[in-house]
Order: sequence, then C-alpha cells, then structure tokens
Amino acid sequence: MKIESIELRRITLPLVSPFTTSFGTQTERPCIIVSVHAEGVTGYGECVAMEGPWYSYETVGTAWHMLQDYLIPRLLGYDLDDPMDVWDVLASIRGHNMAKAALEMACWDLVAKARGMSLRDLLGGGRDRVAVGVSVGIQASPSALVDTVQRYVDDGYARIKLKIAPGHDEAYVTAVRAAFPDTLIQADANSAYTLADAPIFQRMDALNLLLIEQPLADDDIVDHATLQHELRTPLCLDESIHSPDDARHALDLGSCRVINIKPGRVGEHRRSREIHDLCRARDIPVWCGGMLETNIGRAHNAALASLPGFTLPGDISASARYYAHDVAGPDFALNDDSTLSVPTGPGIGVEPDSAALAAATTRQEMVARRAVAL
Ligand code: OSB
Ligand code: MG
Repeated sequence: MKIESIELRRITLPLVSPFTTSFGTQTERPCIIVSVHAEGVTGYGECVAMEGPWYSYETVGTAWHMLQDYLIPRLLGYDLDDPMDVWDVLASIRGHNMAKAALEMACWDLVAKARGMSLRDLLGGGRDRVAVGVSVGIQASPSALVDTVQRYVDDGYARIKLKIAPGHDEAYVTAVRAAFPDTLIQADANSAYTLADAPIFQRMDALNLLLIEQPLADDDIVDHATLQHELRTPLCLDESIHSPDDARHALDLGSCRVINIKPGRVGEHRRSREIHDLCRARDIPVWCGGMLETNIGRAHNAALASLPGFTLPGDISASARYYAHDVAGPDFALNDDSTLSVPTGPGIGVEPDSAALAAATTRQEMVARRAVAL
C-alpha cells in the first residue's frame, strides 16, 4: 500500500486527577496523534513523548520536528506491505524512538485494517483479556496515599503501583502495605535514587513488593546490577531499556529480573515483540508499561500485552482513570477480574471521535508527498 499522506496533530487532554512522579506534577497530557493514510485506509499511532525532557530526552517538540522533517519524508510514497519493515526504513535516523514508534505503530494499525484483522491477531497475541493495574502518583501524606489506593482497590484494581521519590518512599509504601496486606504492590522511582540509597531498598525488601521499577539512573544498567544483587525484591527496568540489545545486556549483567516494555520507549511494536521473545526464552516476566496514553495508545498497548510472555499486570488502566472525554472510543472499562478486554475489531479496534479530536487539537499539519532534498 502506497503511503499517500501523514497527518500530525498535537493535542492536549486534561487528566481526571493530577499525576505526581519524581519528575513533577502533570495535570494534562499533551501528545501527538499520527494518522497514516494509504489507499482509503487510515492507521493511527500516538507519540508518548512528554511535554519536557523528564522521562526521556524526547519531548512533544522534538518528536514533532523529527516526524515532520526526517521521519515522515522517508515514509511518504513508501510501498508498505509488512509493518516489520518500517524500522529499517527509518533506521538511518538515530534515536528518537518515541517519534519513530508513533509512525510504526500507525503502520501496524493500517496493515491490520487493510487485511481485515485485529492488531492483536496481526501481532500474534492470543488473549482476549489482559491483566492490568493502576499507577498511583505521589500523594501529600501516607494516609492520603492509602485513601487514594483504597479508591482504586474499590474500583477493582488488583495490582497497585506506587510512585516513589526521596522523602516519599518507605513510610508511604509501608502504610499501603499495612492497609492492603494481600494486594500486589510495586514501586516506581523513575530514576530518583543512587546506589548510596541502597539501605532504603534493603529495608523495603521486607514489604513483599512484586518489584521495584527503575530506582537508579535512566541510562544505567551497572549500578542496577549491584543493587539487584543486594535485594530479594526483583528490580524491573523501564527507562534504561531502549532496544532488544539493551534488554539482553541488562539480563546478562543481572541488572533486573523483570522488564517493563513500552513500545514508545523501545521504538515500535516489532522491537517490543523481540524483547518479549528474548525474555520469554529466559523465563523473565515482562509487562506493558503506560505513558498516560489516550485510547489510541491504550489500544496499541492492550494488543501488545496479549502476547503470552506478558505475565504481569500492565499499566493499562481503564480510560476513566485518565480522561473524562477521550479522543477515541469506545472507552476501555475494567472487568471484574482486573483485566481489560483486548479490542477485536479491525486494527487497533478504537476509532477517533472527530469532534473530541478537533476540540483537543492545538496544532495540525498534513504532510503529503512533495519533492524534498534529503
Ligand atoms: O514510569 O511508568 C512510568 C507515566 C509517565 C511517564 C512514566 C511513567 C508513567 C506511568 C503511568 O507510570 C502509567 C500509566 O499510563 O498508567
Ligand atoms: Mg516507570
């Protein structure tokens, strides 16, 4: 299918409640929605870069620049047959995985729709439902955190992730563990600590956490190996893993015992699946992370998480946990067993709501084929 035009939209959606992590507090989610058009079919992708370079060096602004000036020109006019090929078309550009992933993922949706199949089936996933949890931001006090967690437990979430940062860690996680002795609880530090903080994590070993996510630097796998050797609790890497090679190196070094796969961070569905396959062969559990996606990104994540190696609950919560009015639908609802149902319609199985999308759009650009010197 010849790719004829690609549209970029910068949108901003207000979050239903502020989300505080070790980077700061977010009250809204700016992101880029990418639509790839070919032969009357449209595929959608979402770029998960944040407003600023906090989680990653990529931002909404750098992703827009990369997409418009470097990535889209390489895909326009391309004869797309298999989305497995898209990474190679974009490979001459270094880094910028989140910008690349938005395009590659839109191509998966496009090809799945053209073949009349769901993205889940095209990716080779099997499950109808994927186990999910909820990521809870830092709260003002341990008791406020316990109250917030109680609301999510009442909603039906069977796995709770607590964001932690220095000064908002042990006492908070201890309070939640005391209030919920049997709930699956994990913590995510988003790189806020150094090896000098090892004693904090050694004390948290007593809290029977499912895992501790990315305690140390965003580009580290060496200190994480040292810390992992001192802990019983599995470490899980998020920020440090950008590629299948990164995953292999981290596993070889013993830097973690679990990996969080986010297609945006690793560049696409293909590489996500490669990391999944590598971990599965080594009996390493993986789970699908989240970046406060709209239903477009959430549908991509749910399809990916239906692969068999995603044995831990993902950060793919119900739509209502994030936004009152999403830009695409139908919304995802939490099932009684703390799962989301994986869409089975063509492609990602959710459709943009044109009025909601128009209302959320702050910048729009249609890039059609043109003669450019590259
Ligand atoms: O580290 O997993 C993270 C959101 C933005 C940036 C980084 C992270 C997160 C989350 C949100 O934890 C998970 C979700 O989308 O529910
Ligand atoms: Mg994380």
